[in-house]
Formats: sequence, structure tokens, C-alpha cells
Amino acid sequence: MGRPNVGKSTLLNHLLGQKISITSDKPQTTRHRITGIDTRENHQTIFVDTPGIQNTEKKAINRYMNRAATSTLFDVDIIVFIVDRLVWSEEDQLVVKSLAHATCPIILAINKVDRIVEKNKLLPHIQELSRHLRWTNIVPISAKSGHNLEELRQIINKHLPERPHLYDADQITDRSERFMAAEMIREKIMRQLGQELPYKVAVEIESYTQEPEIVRIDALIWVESAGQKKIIIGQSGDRIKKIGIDARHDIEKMTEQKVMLKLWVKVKSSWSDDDRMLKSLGYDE
Ligand SMILES: Nc1nc2c(ncn2[C@@H]2O[C@H](COP(=O)(O)OP(=O)(O)OP(=O)(O)O)[C@@H](O)[C@H]2O)c(=O)[nH]1
Ligand SMILES: [Mg+2]
Repeated sequence: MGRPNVGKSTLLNHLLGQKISITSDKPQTTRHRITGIDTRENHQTIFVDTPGIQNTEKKAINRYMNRAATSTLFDVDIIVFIVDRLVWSEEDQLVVKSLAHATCPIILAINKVDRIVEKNKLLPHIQELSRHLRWTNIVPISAKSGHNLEELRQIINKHLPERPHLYDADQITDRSERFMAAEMIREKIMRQLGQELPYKVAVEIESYTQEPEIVRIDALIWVESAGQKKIIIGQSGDRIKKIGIDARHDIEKMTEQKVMLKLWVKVKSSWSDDDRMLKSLGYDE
């Protein structure tokens, strides 16, 4: 759990050793709960990545995202609350407020320590953070470089309840390849476009056909205006071509097959504030 952009999805991917959740340098990249299953010898950990909790954007999609995050609080045995270096903001405070209702152990992970310049400020910061909630542990980590992640894993293991494993040892997520393909396309859009546009974009897989030698995917990119459509397509189609190439590359890696990916852009004004449209795009618990 944590506010947007602190590195939750990067952490999930690093702990799993595989990319399950999309990441970008823009806040509000993750829109759904994403489950990653990690089975090692007698431990099975089901990591749940959540959208960043925030209160600046208030459309239907943002309400959905906040709900997807906060509803997770009561479904888990352990919470890892993530903060970004020495920053403590109102949004962090907002997350802590919702954590106050949780009854399970809460581990505080201070992420991106690879980018802390004034290392001597870390210890006083840790002391300061102890005032906000009763953390079971406080661990400085780098989700990107892997620093201290084994220590974090050990701490999590100590708190795991004894229970039969819920998934087969070779299962890595409960999401379908179809869902993952849509996310990979959205990731390229998040990464390649400027600050505003990514939030106006949704991806819908129209058809996903597995053939003996190839996977054929037709996907719709929904935007909210004709101007946005023009930006996604780019000068003589350059942008959408690049999005398509990068996304296809990732989907081929995931499916270990050749992929034929076709993208179309469609306009539906205010889809992000339209409950029915959101439901049809899979923003539905
Ligand atoms: N330097 C550094 N960058 C990191 C680290 N962890 C994550 N990042 C970067 O921080 C940005 C946000 O990472 P995400 O994993 O997408 O963050 P998130 O918390 O999942 O964000 P939302 O899904 O928007 O809530 C990306 O550009 C990451 O590469 C880290 O340990 N060190
Ligand atoms: Mg994320």
C-alpha cells in the first residue's frame, strides 16, 4: 500500500523476479489490484499490488482505484506500507489514516534509498516515522536495485500464517494473458506520452485469438477527445506504431510466442467518469 509513484509495482516485480505489474514514472499507473504468487520451498506468498491512494483526482475511475486499494486492507495477513525516501506528504498521511483500521502486522518500507543523497538523515526520519503508527518493522529498501529485499522477504515470511498453499507452485498470477496484454499496451502509453494524457486512456482487448503459431490481438485504445486521439496516433502514425512495437515485444516475451497486435484509437468523452463505461472496460470489482 502507499500513495501513487512510491514504487509498489516495482517492488512486486522484483520480489517475484518477473514483470507482472506495469510501472512508469507517472503517478496512478496501477489501476487494479494485481496478484503475484511466489512459491519457494514451503512458503507461498501471495503479493497484492494496489493502486496508489490519493485524493486529488475525484472521477469515477479514481474512486474505483481508491476502493480497489483500501478494500485490500481487510483481505490480507500482512501490509507493507511504502514511502518514497525521506518524503512525508499529506497523501502518505491519508494512507496511514486508512491503515489505522487494519488489524494485521504493518511493515514500513522506505523505498528508493539508492537515491537518498543525505544518508545521515535516514535515521532521524525513521524515528520520526515511528510516531505515525505502530510499525511491526521498518526496512529501508530499493525496489529497483534489490537492496534489502531479501531482508524484507524474511520479515514477511516470519508473519505468514500456516495454511495450505492456495495456488500451484508454477502459477505466478491470477490474471489472464488477455488482461496482461491490455496492461502492457497501457504501460507503453503511460511511458511514452506526456503528463496529462495517460489518465484519459483506457485499453480494451476486442479479440485475443490463440492460433497454433501465433497470438492475434485486436485492441482498442479509448481516449476522451479527438485531440487526444491525434496525439496517440502521432505524426503520420509514428506514435501508435512505436506503442504497438514496444507492447508486442512485451506480449511476445510473456506468451513465448509470435504476436500480431493491431491497435485502434476510439473517442468516448468522459469515459473515466462514466460508471457503465468503466464497468464494461473491466473497472469493476
Ligand atoms: N531510484 C529508484 N526508483 C524507483 C525505485 N522503485 C521504483 N522506482 C521508480 O519510481 C517510479 C514509480 O514506480 P512504480 O512501481 O510504478 O510506483 P507505484 O507505487 O506502483 O505507482 P502507482 O501504481 O502509480 O501507485 C518508476 O519510475 C520506478 O522506476 C527505487 O527503489 N529506486
Ligand atoms: Mg503501481
